[in-house]
Amino acid sequence: MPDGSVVKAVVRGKFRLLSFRTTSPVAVGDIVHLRLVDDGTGVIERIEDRKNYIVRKWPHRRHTYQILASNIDQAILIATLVKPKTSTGFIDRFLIATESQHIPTLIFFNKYDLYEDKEKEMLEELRKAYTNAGYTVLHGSLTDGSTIERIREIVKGKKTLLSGHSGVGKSTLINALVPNANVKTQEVSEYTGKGKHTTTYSRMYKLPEGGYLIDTPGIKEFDVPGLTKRNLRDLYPEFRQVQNECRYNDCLHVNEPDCAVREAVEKGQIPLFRYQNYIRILNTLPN
Ligand SMILES: Nc1nc2c(ncn2[C@@H]2O[C@H](COP(=O)(O)OP(=O)(O)OP(=O)(O)O)[C@@H](O)[C@H]2O)c(=O)[nH]1
Ligand SMILES: [Mg+2]
Ligand SMILES: [Zn+2]
Repeated sequence: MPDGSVVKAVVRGKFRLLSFRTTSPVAVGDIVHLRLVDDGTGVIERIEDRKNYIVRKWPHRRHTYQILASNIDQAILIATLVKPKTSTGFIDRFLIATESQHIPTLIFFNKYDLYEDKEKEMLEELRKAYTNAGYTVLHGSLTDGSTIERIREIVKGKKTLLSGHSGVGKSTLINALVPNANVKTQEVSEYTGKGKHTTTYSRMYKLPEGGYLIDTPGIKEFDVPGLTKRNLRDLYPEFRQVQNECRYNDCLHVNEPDCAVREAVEKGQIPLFRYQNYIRILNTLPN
């Protein structure tokens, strides 16, 4: 409820909101019309159109998606370079998902206290690449108060989606910013270096300063319904800056002659890893 109280509710009626099948008609972040019943529970009678949403493929049923959150003002992707290591392939897939929904995204590299020289070097390379593409990049440790204070300012008054692999610190951040949230957190396995999927469903928390944080389960891979070979290129901000210079205006930047994107990669203006991840994703998509 707007005052922060919680009402148990059921969904009644038919909802046709999206062009693909979803696990549930309502999602965390939805604005709903609720009728209160005498026993104190509620009935959801209408769901307002979503301004945006983030989904994942539902692993238990084909052609079905789970909406992780909707109506988001911004997303924070928590990445770590150790315990666990977040790959750029994962980061880029997430950025494609938020870009396709026009959600401003910040990448926060956490667990800086554990980085050695090698990771610090890599951090600088990644910072350069993602800053150039137009994303905000931040680093720090959630074990450190000054990092928490910086993020508190960033999330104030907004509805922020927190995402990232299992074990990167999403729930730790919620616990730091939301009094009495008491979200369960768990150490990353010493054996595999991976998180244990402590959070298994999305949940929204109200911030004392105004705004909300949405904790989501640690995801292996994001998915963008409707993504094709043709529209992937438009989800790379640094490609958009140069691709109107390609000889063909539908250039996919693979092996077409006079491709401005490939030229920019050769000149080092677009990072090679961003381009390689693009090709990898392109190869998995339908035409
Ligand atoms: N060294 C160090 N450990 C951290 C930092 N931030 C979080 N951790 C630890 O990382 C572990 C995993 O954190 P969680 O908050 O449970 O991770 P999560 O992203 O919610 O994971 P899932 O719920 O499984 O998706 C916990 O043991 C935290 O204490 C940090 O900046 N430095
Ligand atoms: Mg968690
Ligand atoms: Zn091209």
